[in-house]
Formats: sequence, structure tokens, C-alpha cells
Amino acid sequence: MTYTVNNKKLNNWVGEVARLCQPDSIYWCDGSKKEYDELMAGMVASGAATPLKQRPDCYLFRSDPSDVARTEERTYIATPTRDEAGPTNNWIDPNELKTTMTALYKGCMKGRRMYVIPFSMGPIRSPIAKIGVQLTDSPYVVCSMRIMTRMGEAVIGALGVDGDFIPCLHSVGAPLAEGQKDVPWPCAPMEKKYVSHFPQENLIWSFGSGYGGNALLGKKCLALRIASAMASREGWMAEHMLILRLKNPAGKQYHIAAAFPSACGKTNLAMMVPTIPGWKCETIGEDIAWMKIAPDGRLHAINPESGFFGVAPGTSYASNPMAMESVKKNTIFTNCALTDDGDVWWEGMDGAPPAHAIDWKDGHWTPANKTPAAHPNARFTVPASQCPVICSDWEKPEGVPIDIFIFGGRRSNVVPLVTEAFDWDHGVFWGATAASETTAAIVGEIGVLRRDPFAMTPFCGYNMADYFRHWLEMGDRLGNKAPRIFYVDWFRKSPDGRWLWPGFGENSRVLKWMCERVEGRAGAKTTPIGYLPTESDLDLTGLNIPEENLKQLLEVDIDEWRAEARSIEEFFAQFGARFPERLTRQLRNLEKRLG
Ligand code: GTP
Ligand code: SPV
Ligand code: MN
Repeated sequence: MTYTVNNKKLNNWVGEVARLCQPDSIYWCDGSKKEYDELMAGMVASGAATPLKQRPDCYLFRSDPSDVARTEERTYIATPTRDEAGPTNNWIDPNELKTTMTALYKGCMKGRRMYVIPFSMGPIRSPIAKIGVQLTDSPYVVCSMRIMTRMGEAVIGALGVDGDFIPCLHSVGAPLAEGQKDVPWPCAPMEKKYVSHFPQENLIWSFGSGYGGNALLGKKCLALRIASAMASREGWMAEHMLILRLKNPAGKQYHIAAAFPSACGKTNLAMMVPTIPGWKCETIGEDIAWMKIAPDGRLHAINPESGFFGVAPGTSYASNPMAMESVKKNTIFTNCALTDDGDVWWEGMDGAPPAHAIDWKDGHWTPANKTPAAHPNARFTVPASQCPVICSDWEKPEGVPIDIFIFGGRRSNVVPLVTEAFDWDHGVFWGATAASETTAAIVGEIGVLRRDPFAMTPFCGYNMADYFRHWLEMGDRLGNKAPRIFYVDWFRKSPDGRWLWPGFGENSRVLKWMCERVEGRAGAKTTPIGYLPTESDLDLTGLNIPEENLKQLLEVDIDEWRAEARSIEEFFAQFGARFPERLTRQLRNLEKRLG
């Protein structure tokens, strides 16, 4: 160890876990580039990582085929009673879960080194930031955490002698017997994977997976599940939202936070290049927002992360040029394909596919193959600071004031391109009823419609009905300083399966309308579901899309919406007595307006 730790809680906990997991050695991370380089060199030597000839300081990893995305069925909220976790979470009794997992953790790090990762979610010492410490036996996780969080020695300094932190215990769950050779991506079989949360204790236990949100515990586990529970107790918000700053040609700034489910466009929107002349977008965050009411009475947001964990497939200079520029160096790629000249490739990248590549399963691949070269949830992990349009205020400790909230999802029908809520409660109703077709970011079936309120179904660390109530109460506290609320769907499809809306940079046209609504300048028509722009309210200059598409994108089909209201009613029913009456009233009002 290169530094001294005199935080008693930390030293005790590390000792306790070491006795349980029995690693060969313990290593305290300092967070330096040297340390990162040494760990990477070790993983290259062992065959776990492939350095990319075409990109400086970039590495490719291939995961085990059973470990490619978040596993919601193995994710648990362990509260004393089932009701505290609510009907949308997997609940287990905390004592039972601890007994099961303690047995799994026993000796699970044999043959491996245990790394201690002190990290800060949010700029170190920001009033909104929180400290966590992750113990892990995965050097891949250490390197990823160095990109995604502020990590290392400086955090130990901020923690001090009696500072508190959120303990995050992680093991890939693959101990090595004496002399046993390691595999490139160690992990445990599905039935032994657990991603567990104890919100009452601010404690996280993860076992058996090395991938993404299952293993980088600062992200979904701490910054969303544990933080959402803390936020409801303490009166702030932890949301699955990107944060961006939009500037109009006059230089006026708008801050927008948008919640879309996994693989539904947050990273893309956060760094979009507006197609409307004179408008500029700057990135603050691409996945998570922590927000507090500031002394000025407005809601201020920070990005608790310091890196991007983005979906690679579909990312190109045409769709997301700023992401392409960001990943030129210092990037970890996971489950992308490897080209013969030592670069990464994925489906949807610019240009023709390579004639030959090594696919994410380490097999030979040519364009004639029926399976994709990159896994659909292949990812890049990159420092946020490398984004060419990162906002100069992205690390401002007090955050930026939010003007606009956007909710949305991936729906091929029913939902219009954009709708403005009548007021806060109506907007919360839209958040609470958001639905989306499932994607490859989650293990399971793809393309199935499910309700995903506030894009938080997999990430809310307590009863979702109480979460809805928390949103309503935040609105009461914010009063006329509350952000305006909009609902979007970039993913409408024609009956023959083509996108009705071009999306990406063209989404700026929709954002412009929102900003002008805030200013009271843009028009709208009143419909049963909210305010919708007419074609002439949107700036469509230079956009060439069929008239028929626009008509479908901006229309409200009353019959479809009556069916939608019935489905919302069913969805709400599961919450029982805890469900806020104010949202039931919203549903009744919608039914009345639909007639
Ligand atoms: P997570 O990291 O899983 O939370 O995902 P995300 O919400 O950040 O989604 P991301 O921006 O990575 O986009 C996921 C997929 O949606 C990619 O394949 C994108 O190319 C695609 N996508 C993003 N924005 C749009 C859009 O406006 N239109 C269309 N058609 N596709 C989009
Ligand atoms: C998501 O699924 O919303 C992600 C990826 O951002 S992961 O971190 O793996 O959860
Ligand atoms: Mn996400």
C-alpha cells in the first residue's frame, strides 16, 4: 500500500471480507495511470485483454457468453418486509440472502487478489457526492472503475478517520485451485449470480458476474438503487437520466435531463449534434443524474459518474459522431469484434463491414455469418473528459439548474413523437406510465413491451409507489420553479418496420420546440394526452421526410389510447393501498378526456 488508511470502519470491513473470501493478497488501489497500465499489462499477458493496434491505450475484452448484460432476475432488493421493496422488485429476506451469499463468498477469492477501490460518485468533496468502497477480485472492474468514477488515494483523503462510505462487495465467484489456469473472463453460472442491495444498511453485495452494472457497483447499484432509497429519505433525487446543456443561437442555455430505459438513446441524445443551424449541445452526463433543490429553489443536477459506458452497436459518425471521437484512445471495449488490422468493429459502424473479423465469441466471422460480430450489448468505457462536446461545467460541484425533464421509451406505435404535460402531476403520470420494448441491455427476451416508469423499473431501490409519491412531493416543493415535463418517442415504426423519424441529430428539432415552449413562444394543440406540436410548430427546415410519416408521428389515435388507459389501470392496480391517489386522479382525467 502506498498510502495510510486510518478509517476504522474501512479497515475492519476489509479485514472481515478478506477472512471470508480468502484472497491470496490484498491490493489497495491508488487510482494512478501507472497502476492502470500495470493491471492492463497483466491482463494482456494472461490473455484476458487484447491491445488495439489502431487505437492508443485501447483494449478489447470478450466476456463469457453467459455474462453479457444486466441480469434483472438475479438482482435483489433485500428490505425487512416485502412491501418496502414493492411489487416491481425482486424481494428476499435480508437475513436469508446474507446466509446464502455468505456461503458463496466463503473462499471465493482463492487464487486471486482482492482489490480495494475507494471511489467518489460525483466530484470529490462536492456537497452532492457520495463515497463508496468496492472490494473486487476483478482487475477488469478496477480499470473500468478508474474510468467510470473518481477513484483512488484522493478519496481516502476525503473519507478521513471517521467519514462514512457505502460498502460494495464484489466477486466474480470463480476461485482458482492450486495451479489451476484462469480463463479470460471468470464468472459464476447464472443460478449463482446475485446482485444484492440492502437499502436500510446502504450495503451492496454482488457475486458471480463481471459485466457492466452487475460488477461496476458505483453505477446502477450505488448511484441508482441505493441512492434512490437515500434520496427519498433525504429529499433529493437519483434518476436514470442523461443531462445536457442546449444553447440557442442567441447563446441562451437550457439544461435538460432525460430518462429513457436501457439502450433507448440516452448516450446518443447527451452528445447529439443538432442539425438546426446555430444550436449547440454540450454533454454533462449520459446515464445518471443526482439532483437537489438548491438555495435558489431550483433543481440542480450533477452527473455522479466520470465516464461513459455506452452501447457500441449502432454508434457511427452518422449517428453519434461525438461518441466516435471520444473512443479514439484510452477506451475499454467489451464484446466488440476485432478486425484483422487490430481495430474494433460493430454492427452499424460507418462503411462496409470487414471481410473478416474475430467475433465477440472469439470465432472467425465474415459478413456471410448469420450471427452478429459484436454482441448487441457490446460496450465502450471511456473517460467523459474525452468527449469533444463535454460541457465546461460538467464537474461543477453544485450542478446545473434543470429546465426540462423528458421521459420516453422505445415504442413502435401509439406514442407520438413528442407531448408536453399539462402540469407537474400530469408529467409525473407520464413518467409513471412510461413503457418500452425490451433491449439487449438486459438478459432475456427482446422487443417485449413492458411498463418502465421513469426508466427506473430495474433501478428503484424501494417501493415504486413510494417513489411516485416522492416525485409528486418534489413537485410540491419546487412549485413554479419545477422543470417542465415532456414525453418523447424517437422509435415509431411504419407497418413495414421502418423508422418514421430520423432521430439522432434531428431530435434537436424536438428539443428546440421544448425550449420555445418554456419561453412561451411555440404553439401547440391541446389533445386528450397533452399538448402536441402541429407540423408548423416544429422547425422542420431542411428535413426531408414523407408527409405521411409526420402525420403519424403527431397524431393521437383515440382507440389506441383507450386501450392504453386500460393497460395503465392494470399496471397501477398492483401497487395497492400505497399508490398515490393523485395519480389515480390523473388516470380518471385521461379517461374522461378520451371520452
Ligand atoms: P444504456 O447505456 O443501456 O442506458 O443505453 P442508452 O439509453 O444510453 O442508449 P444509447 O444512446 O446507447 O442508444 C442505444 C441504441 O439506440 C443504439 O443502437 C442507438 O444507435 C439507438 N438510438 C439512439 N438514439 C436513437 C434515435 O434517435 N433513433 C433511433 N432510431 N435509434 C436511436
Ligand atoms: C443500462 O442497462 O441502463 C446501462 C448498462 O447503463 S449497465 O451499466 O450494464 O446497467
Ligand atoms: Mn443506463
